[in-house]
Amino acid sequence: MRRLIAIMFLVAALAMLLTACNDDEPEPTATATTAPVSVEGGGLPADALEVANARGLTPQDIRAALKTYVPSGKMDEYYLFTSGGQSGSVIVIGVPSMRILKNIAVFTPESWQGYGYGEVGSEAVLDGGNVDGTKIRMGDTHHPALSETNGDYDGQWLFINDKASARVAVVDLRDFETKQIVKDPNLISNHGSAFVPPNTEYVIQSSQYGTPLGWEYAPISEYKEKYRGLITMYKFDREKGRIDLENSFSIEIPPYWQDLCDAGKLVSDGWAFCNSFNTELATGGVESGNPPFEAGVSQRDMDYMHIFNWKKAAEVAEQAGKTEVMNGMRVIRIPTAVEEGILFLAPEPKSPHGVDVTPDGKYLTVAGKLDPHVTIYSFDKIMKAIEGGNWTKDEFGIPVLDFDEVMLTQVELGLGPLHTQYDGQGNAYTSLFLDSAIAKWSLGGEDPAGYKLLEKLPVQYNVGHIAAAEGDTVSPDGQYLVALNKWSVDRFLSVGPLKPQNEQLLDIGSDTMSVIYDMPMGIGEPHYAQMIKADKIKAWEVYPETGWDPIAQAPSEFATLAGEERIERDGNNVTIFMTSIRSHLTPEHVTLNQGDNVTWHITNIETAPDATHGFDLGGQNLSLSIEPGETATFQFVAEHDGTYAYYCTEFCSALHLEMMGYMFVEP
Ligand code: CUK
Ligand code: CUA
Repeated sequence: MRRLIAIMFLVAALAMLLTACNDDEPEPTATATTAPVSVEGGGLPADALEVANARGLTPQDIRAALKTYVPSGKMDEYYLFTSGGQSGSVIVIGVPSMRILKNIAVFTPESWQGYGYGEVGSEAVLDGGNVDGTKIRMGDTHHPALSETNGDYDGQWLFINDKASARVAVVDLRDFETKQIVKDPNLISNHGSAFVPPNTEYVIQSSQYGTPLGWEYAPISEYKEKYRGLITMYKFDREKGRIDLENSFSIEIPPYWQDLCDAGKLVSDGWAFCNSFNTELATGGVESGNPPFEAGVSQRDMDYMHIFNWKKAAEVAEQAGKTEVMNGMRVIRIPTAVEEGILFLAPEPKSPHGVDVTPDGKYLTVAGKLDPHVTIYSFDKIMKAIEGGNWTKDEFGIPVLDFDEVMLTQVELGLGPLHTQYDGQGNAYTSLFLDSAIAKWSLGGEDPAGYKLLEKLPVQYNVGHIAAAEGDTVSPDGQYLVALNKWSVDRFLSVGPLKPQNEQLLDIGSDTMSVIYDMPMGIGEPHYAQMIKADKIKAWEVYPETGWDPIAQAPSEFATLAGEERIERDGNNVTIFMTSIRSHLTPEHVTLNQGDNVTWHITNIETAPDATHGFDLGGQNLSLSIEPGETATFQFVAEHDGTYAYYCTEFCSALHLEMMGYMFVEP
């Protein structure tokens, strides 16, 4: 009975709260039953309690449900962009509902979007990431980075790395499609990527596993001499919306197995920071009686944070004789980086994973996954230590700053600290992988005593990254935090041995944290995510003009309007100009000769939002998704004679099944 009263009280209180915050919502337009609930008006359904009890819901469950439920027709407050790990994609989710809005194919073909299934534009994007001519159609996406202006997400671009083959991709947030993939010509794996400085002048990437530059062959016995890491600063051309490889450059670094990076902001803008976890230079070989990597890389109590001045490096890269061009990329070698005061190291305990700059840019949190503490560094102290010159050198000649000079304090949080986010109200949140918990702790500014563990909340289970609302900006929102849990174990209906990940939504807007939603992520392994206010994204409803090339983001030279449909033949080169509109494809008959080279353009001449037409042609490895206004192109050689049906793959209208045609290939 007491529980029932508690539930009743809570439902009533929340109902009041809901009406209070919904003042600015548009008036409901449907029937009277859609009016907002109010306690006085008695708008609460009579059976609400009955439902709660029948489903065994606790007051906390009801609160969580009310916090996350987004009614049909209402919109989420935030977009969450999570990487899909080895699915090679980026997954877009609405917060707080945690509804999946879209899977953006990036490094991996995806037939629903018509990405990489014969459409010339997207095939070219994927081919941009080929490695030595090998088509790579797998990607391991880890860290999405939203473009920033003055340290704030601007909602224009999204960058994402592929750890497996050291590539970075650019997604345009006007249409949520991948526009470019670039391959680092000197690295074969990356990890500290993608990160951007406050004005997105560059996209930052650091290596993970040391390899000889250009991944040339060198025996592992020459690890120290020949193997290296790299920081690559990919120049981003906002005007073109592309990474400009010609104006990009790299900085050579030791083969320390760099991990995560973060860019400075405000006071620390111009600098960036990357962790490392194999300063032991372990080379493995367990099968020959050597210590295995996991032990070899964990011997030292301290590893090194790489501290580099990318603004100065960009100037140095422009000067004659200061770089070496390797496979077309300018590389600042270690001695030059040291001489120019670009590169420093600072000790950090012990095999750290994340480094995260505070919103004011003044402090850095390093989480050592084999150390129960987080270590807080002061940027000001780092600058003073650099000026002071009281450093030693590592075995590659790079200055190593004195730990006590740069470290501000350490906070003991628990087991396996990995990644940290901030809420803009002076609090930090760190994921504890081994504890399966989120630690909330306070930032103390210059006062070491102000850094304190406040609260720990269990999550389910093995949490990796966490993402707070606007978490990497100079002014985070707090309010929501998503825990990207690696294991879901007992949280969902079983779907066999491969289980989904668990993205848990936490309410961090109240005094104590609480889990308010469990979202199974069954289409990829999210590593990192970023959460942006929904109103910052200005996505197009339809393409701006009929006959649009979405890769160039400009009118297509192959645009075909109604009445312009035709088939042109020049010897055995045949070009088809087709239109699609509810509910026909024009032309409906295409007659070819066996052996013809066929180029086929289709323009979706619809102007209504959501009026997408797909296209498939039996016998070809083809799938197009042609959005309203888009012109898509595919090419093939008509090798086999026969009669083929082509059709629209998207159920677009009542007469969708009639939206078809025949292709005849005459022997
Ligand atoms: S990583 Cu996966 S949990 Cu690649 Cu940033 Cu930490
Ligand atoms: Cu167009 Cu179905």
